[in-house]
Amino acid sequence: MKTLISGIQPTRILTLGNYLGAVKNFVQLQNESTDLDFLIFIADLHAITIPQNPQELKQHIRQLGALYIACGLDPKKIHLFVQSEVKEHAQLGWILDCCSYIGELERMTQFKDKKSKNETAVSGGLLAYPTLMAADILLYDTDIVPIGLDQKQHLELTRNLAERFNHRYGPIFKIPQIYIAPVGAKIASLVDPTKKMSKSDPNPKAYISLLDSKEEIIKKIKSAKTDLDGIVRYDETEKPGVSNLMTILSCITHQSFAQIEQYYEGKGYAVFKQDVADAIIRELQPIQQKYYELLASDELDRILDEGRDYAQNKASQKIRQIENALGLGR
Ligand code: ATP
Ligand code: LTN
Repeated sequence: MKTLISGIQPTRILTLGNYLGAVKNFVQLQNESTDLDFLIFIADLHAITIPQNPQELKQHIRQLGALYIACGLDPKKIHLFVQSEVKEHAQLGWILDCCSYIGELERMTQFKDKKSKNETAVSGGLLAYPTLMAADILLYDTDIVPIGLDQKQHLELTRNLAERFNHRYGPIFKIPQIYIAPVGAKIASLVDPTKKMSKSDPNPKAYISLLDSKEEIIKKIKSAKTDLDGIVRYDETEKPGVSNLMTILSCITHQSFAQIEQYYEGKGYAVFKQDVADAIIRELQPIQQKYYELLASDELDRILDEGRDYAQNKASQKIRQIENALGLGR
C-alpha cells in the first residue's frame, strides 16, 4: 500500500488553478487505485505565516473542507483533516527547523517572492514554511506527494532534510517521491498570463474562484488577457494568454491542443472564450451545489473528526520514534 499526502492553505476560496493543478488530480489518483492510504489536509498552520483575520480563517477552514469533498474527494477513500488539530505537525516542524540551514531556506523561490511583496513584515514562519511542509510529509512515511509545479522546490528540500536527518540519527524517514500532473500543473493569471493564478491575488479578475457565479465567470474569461492576432494556437512564449485558456479547456474537456487548434481555426477569440467560459461553468456547477449542501450539514464535522483521529494515531507513533532517535525527553 502506498501513502499519499497533500494539503492546501485555507487562505480564501480555491481558484480554478488550485482545482486543475491539485484537487482534480487528487480525485483522479483516489479513483485510480484501491490500494492507497491517502491523507489530505487543510494547512491552517501554513496560512498564518501571513497574518489572517481569525474569524475569516475559521470560515475558510470549513469552506476548504467542504470544497475538497464537493470537488469529488470521497471520505470513504481518503482521510481529511485540519493540520493544527494534529499537534505533531508543529512539533516535527520545529525538529526539522533545527536540521535546516538558513541559507537553503532563503533560497526558496516562494519565500523570495513573498518577501519581495512584503518587505517590512516578513515573519520567521515564512522562512520556516518549507520545514513545516516537510514535517507534514515525513510524519506519515509518505511515498508520494501530489502537488503543483510551484511546490517542487519544497519537495526537493523535504527529501534533502529527510536524508540529512537519516544520516545523523539513523533510518527514520522514508524519502518521498513528487507527483506533478502532466497538464494543469501551472494555470496562469487571467490578467498577467506570465504569473501563476493565485487565490491571494489582490485583483479578483486574475482568478476564477470555484464559487464564482456564471456571470462572473463569463465576464472574467471575456476580459482575460490574450493578444491581437485572433488565432487559437498553443505557444507559451508568444501567446501565453491564449495558451493558458487552451490549457484550462483541455484539462476540463480532455481535448488535445491540436484538436482545440483545429476546431477554432478561423473562428476568433469571441467564440473560443465563450466556449472556455461554458466549459468552466459546466464543471463548477455540480461542485457549487454539493458545496452549499455540505456547508449547511454536520457531515463535514464528522468527516474532519474521523480524519483527525486517523492522522493523530499515525503521527503520535511516528513522533515517538523520532524523539527516541534524537534523545529527547527522559
Ligand atoms: P496563495 O495565493 O494563498 O499563496 P495559492 O493559490 O498559490 O495560494 P496554495 O495553497 O499555495 O495556492 O496551493 C495549493 C495547491 O494548488 C498546490 O498543490 C499548488 O501547487 C496548487 N496550485 C496553486 N496555484 C496553482 C496554479 N496556478 N496552477 C496549478 N496549480 C496550482
Ligand atoms: N505548501 C503547499 C501546501 C502544503 C502541502 C504540504 C502540500 C503544506 N504542506 C504537504 C503537500 C504536502 C502549497 O501548496 N502551498
